[in-house]
Amino acid sequence: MSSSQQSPPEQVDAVVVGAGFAGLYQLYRLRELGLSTRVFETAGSVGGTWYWNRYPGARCDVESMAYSYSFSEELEQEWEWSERYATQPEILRYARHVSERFDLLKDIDFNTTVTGAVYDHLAHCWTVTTDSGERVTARFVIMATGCLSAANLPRISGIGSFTGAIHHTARWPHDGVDFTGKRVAVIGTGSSGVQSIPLIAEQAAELTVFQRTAHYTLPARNRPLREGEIRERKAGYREFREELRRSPTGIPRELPARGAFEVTAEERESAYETAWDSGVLGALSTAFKDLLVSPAANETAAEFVRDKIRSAVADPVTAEALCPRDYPLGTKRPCLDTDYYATYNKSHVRLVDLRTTPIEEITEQGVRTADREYQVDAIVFATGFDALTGALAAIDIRGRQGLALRDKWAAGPRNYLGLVTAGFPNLFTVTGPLSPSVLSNMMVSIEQHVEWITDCIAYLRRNGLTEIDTTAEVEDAWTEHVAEIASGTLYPQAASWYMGANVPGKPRVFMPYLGGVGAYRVKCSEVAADGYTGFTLSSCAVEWTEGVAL
Ligand code: NA7
Repeated sequence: MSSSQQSPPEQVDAVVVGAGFAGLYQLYRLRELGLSTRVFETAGSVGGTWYWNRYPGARCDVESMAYSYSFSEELEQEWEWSERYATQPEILRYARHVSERFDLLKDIDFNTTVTGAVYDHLAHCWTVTTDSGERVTARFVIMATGCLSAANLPRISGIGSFTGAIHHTARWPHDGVDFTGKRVAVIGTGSSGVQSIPLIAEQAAELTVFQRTAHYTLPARNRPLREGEIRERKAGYREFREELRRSPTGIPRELPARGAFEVTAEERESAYETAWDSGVLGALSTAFKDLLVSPAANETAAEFVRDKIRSAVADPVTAEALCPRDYPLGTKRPCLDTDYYATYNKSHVRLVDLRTTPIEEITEQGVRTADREYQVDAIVFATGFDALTGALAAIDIRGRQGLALRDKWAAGPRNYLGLVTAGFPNLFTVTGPLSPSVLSNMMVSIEQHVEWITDCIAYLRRNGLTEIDTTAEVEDAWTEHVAEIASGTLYPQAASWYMGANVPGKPRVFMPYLGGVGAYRVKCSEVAADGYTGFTLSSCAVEWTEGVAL
C-alpha cells in the first residue's frame, strides 16, 4: 500500500485516523455510503485503548451489555458477554470479531501513524502524511484518535537510570509481565492503578504504591452474567439502547429527584449504601441531585466513602492517606475496583503518600522520595493520559493559512459541538473535546458522532457541497457554553485530567461537555435537521465524481 514520498498521493474520499471502536464504526458507515476510505492505525491491530491497556485487571467500568455497539441487531444478538464488566481481553476479542464480521480489516493500515495533515482551501481536501512516508489526499478526515490514547509518562528526573523494568499501564507488554518474587513500585492511583494494584499484589513479593492524590473508588461488584439476564436484555435491547441515548451519560441508572438535605440523615446514609452496593460508576455522585453542585451536599457523600475506607483498611495512618480530601467526590474520574482497599491490609503492600514525601528522583535502584529510597525491581507507571487533546496535538494538523491546530488550541480546545473547529474544514473529531466524550458511555457517544458525521457527509454530497467549516463566533459561543455549564458545577475545583491538570503546562480548561448525552444528541440532530446551522457549507469548482477529483 505504501508509496514513496515522490509519487503523487493516492486520492480517497475519506481518511479515518484510528481503528478503535470509533474508527471501526466510522469505516463501516463511510463504506456503506460508498466512500473510498483509508484507515491508519498506530497499533498492530484493532481495539484502540483496549489494544494498549493490557495491564492486569484492566476492564471496562461501564456494563458490557451497554458498552457495545448497537448499530447491528445481528451483532448484538449473537455476541455473548461473559461478565457484568468485561475484561480487556474480552473487549479486544469483541473489537476483532466486529472487524472481521464486517470485513473492515482490508481498509486499515496497521503499524502506521499519521504524522500530519494539511488542508488545501482551493481544492477542499486534506493531504495526510504517515510515518511510512505515504501521502493520501482525502476530502474528509475523521479523527477517531480516542480520548485516552496519548500515554502520560511523567518527566521524573533520573528515569533513564533505573536498571530494573519500567512499564506503563497504557503500553503493557503483549505477553504480560510476571511479578512473582519481585519488588514492585506502582506510581499512580487512578482507574488503572486501582484495577491493577490488587492483582500485582497477588504476585509481587513487595508492592509499594506511590499515591499523589487519593481517589474515590467503589466496589465494582463484578460477576458472571446470568443466562436469564442476557436473554432478557437481548429481548429488550432496542428500548434499552434508546434509554441510554436519551440519558445524561449513556449509563443506565436511576436519576435522583431530591437534594441531599431534603432527606433525613438516615435516608441519606441508606441512599449512599444503595449506591455503594450497586457497583455502578458514578452512582454515588448522582445519589442526590445536588452532589455535583453543592459542596456541603458533596461532603456528605465524600465522608461516607471515607468511613468505608476507614473500616476496610486496618492501619489508621494508611486509611487516612487513602481518604480523598482535597476535591469533591465525582469531580475526578470515579473508579470501580475489586478488593482495592483490602489490598493495603496485606503485609507486603505499603502506601507512600506523595503529599507528605514527594518523589524526588528515580534512581538506578528504585524511587527516591523526600525521606528515603525505595529499592524495587520494576516500576509501573499508572500515570494516565494526555487526555482528550493529546492524540490530536501529536499530529501536525494545518488548516487554513497553515494554522496549526496545536497553536490554535494553545489556550485550550475551541470548536463547535466538539465536532468541527473553525479554520479546519472537513476535519471531524469523534468524541472530541467539548462534546460529552469521557463523561459518557463512550460507545453511545461514538455511535452518535459517527452517525452525525456520516449523515453530514451524505448531506454535503447530495447537495453538491464540498466543504463544511464553522466560524470563530459560533465556536466561541459553544466553547463558552461548555465552560459556563462546567462553572456551575464543582468539577473545575479538582485538578483532574478533565481539566488538563495532570499534564504540566497544559491549559486548565474543563474539556468534556456536561450538558448530557441526551440533550447533546438533540442539539446535534436539530442543527443537522435545520441544514447545519452554525456551520458554513460551500462548494469548490471541482465536481465530485469517483473519489475526490482534484
Ligand atoms: P488517571 O486517572 O489520570 O490516573 C493517573 C494517576 O497517576 C493519578 O493518580 C495521578 O495523580 C498519578 N500521577 C500522574 N502523574 C504523576 C506523577 N508525576 N507523580 C505521581 N503520580 C502521578 O489515569 P488512569 O490510567 O488510571 O485512568 C484513565 C482513565 O482510563 C480512567 O479514568 C478511565 O476512564 C479509563 P493525580 O490524580 O493527577 O494527582
